Amino acid sequence: MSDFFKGIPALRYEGPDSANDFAFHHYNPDEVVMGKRMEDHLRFAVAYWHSFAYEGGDPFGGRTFQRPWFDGGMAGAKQKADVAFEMFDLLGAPFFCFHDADVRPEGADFAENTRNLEEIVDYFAAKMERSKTRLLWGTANLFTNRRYMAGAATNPDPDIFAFAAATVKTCIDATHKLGGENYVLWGGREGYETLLNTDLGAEAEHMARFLHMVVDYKHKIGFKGTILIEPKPQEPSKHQYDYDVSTVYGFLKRFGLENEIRVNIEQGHAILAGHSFEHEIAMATSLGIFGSIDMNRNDYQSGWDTDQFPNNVPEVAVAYYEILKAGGFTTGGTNFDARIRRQSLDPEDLILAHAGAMDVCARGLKAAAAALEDGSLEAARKARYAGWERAEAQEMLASGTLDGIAARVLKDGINPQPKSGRQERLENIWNRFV
Ligand code: XUL
Ligand code: CO
Repeated sequence: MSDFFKGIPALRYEGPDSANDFAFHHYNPDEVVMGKRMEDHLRFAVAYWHSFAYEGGDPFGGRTFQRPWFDGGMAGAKQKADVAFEMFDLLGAPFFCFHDADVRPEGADFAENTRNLEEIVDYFAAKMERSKTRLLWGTANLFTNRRYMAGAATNPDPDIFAFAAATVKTCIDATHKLGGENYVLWGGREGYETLLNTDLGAEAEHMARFLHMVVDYKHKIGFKGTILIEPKPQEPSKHQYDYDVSTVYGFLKRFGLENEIRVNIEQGHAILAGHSFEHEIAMATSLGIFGSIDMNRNDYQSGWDTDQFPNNVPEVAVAYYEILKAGGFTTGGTNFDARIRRQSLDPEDLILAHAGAMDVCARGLKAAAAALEDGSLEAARKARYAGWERAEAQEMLASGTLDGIAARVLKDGINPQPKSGRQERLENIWNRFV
């Protein structure tokens, strides 16, 4: 044991009346919700980058955190892993997620990066034998190093494409070795800054080839996890190609990848795209490409992707409603792609941020389950579309033609009257549960 979290107890469920800060008040892993344990519904993951690699910087100032592992090379990376697994244990976190750059020291070249990653993966593997925490997903950081400033798969320089492809190979290997359930690709710099120097058509073709190689390699090594793309419209690129769920689906369809790749949807990214989180989730479930979620929230005044921990129950409840309605997670889960504020210097801030967020999500899940089990909302939705069950409506869908329909409208004197969408009534029903 390191002494980083000294004096902080393992968190247990104590119920809503407990005043103990170091306890769960709503997240009760063993409580059964809609026939499944809460832990198995929510599948929480800790994000390595925010909790252990983020230094507390913002655009106006650098590091505020003083972590003993910073600048510590390989020894520091191992100390960081010790602390990470201690935190997973204290929280009872079932999963974690990482980028290569979060966990290993940066090497001078590809060979050194790979050696460093492999050494840490072995270190993780030994720890995971003694821990209940599993890997939700691994990924490659193809955006921080200056070599990626003009993109990775979409870089105009084929050597950078090659470096990125080689790096992704090592990260899929790492994820596979650690039993990861998914592999994520977030194209942070797969986009452009100006059309004056950009060949949009070529970049799309290159990105598609890259993704096909990822899928081929997955099958070649027998990795059974799901490949996920994480949509985001901008930040850091001015225009990012994976704008939102619909855009990603169109891209996958165009290049024949729609049965191989799903999406990891992030709350803050959905908002940046001008959508709501639940819209993106519902779009993905309706397209059959829903995979996993990155749970966080932005600062609604600044409009930036601030990656704060969720603290708004109604907001997460609607998201879980869409997830439960579609049957819940399979390989996916709830990854806290969220970081503590730069003034939150103490180790306990890390623990309490996660504890609070886990409670918020548990409340959201329970509210969503209650609304779904009550059934009023789904009954109202079904009733709204009931006309489509009629034989002539089905026939119109199957074999209708404009002129045939026009003849029927005339013959039967069809003269429909609009019906209320009953939105206020439905909102009132929803608010009984949240
Ligand atoms: C950035 C972001 C990433 C991805 C993984 O906005 O969300 O952390 O989740 O690369
Ligand atoms: Co994310």
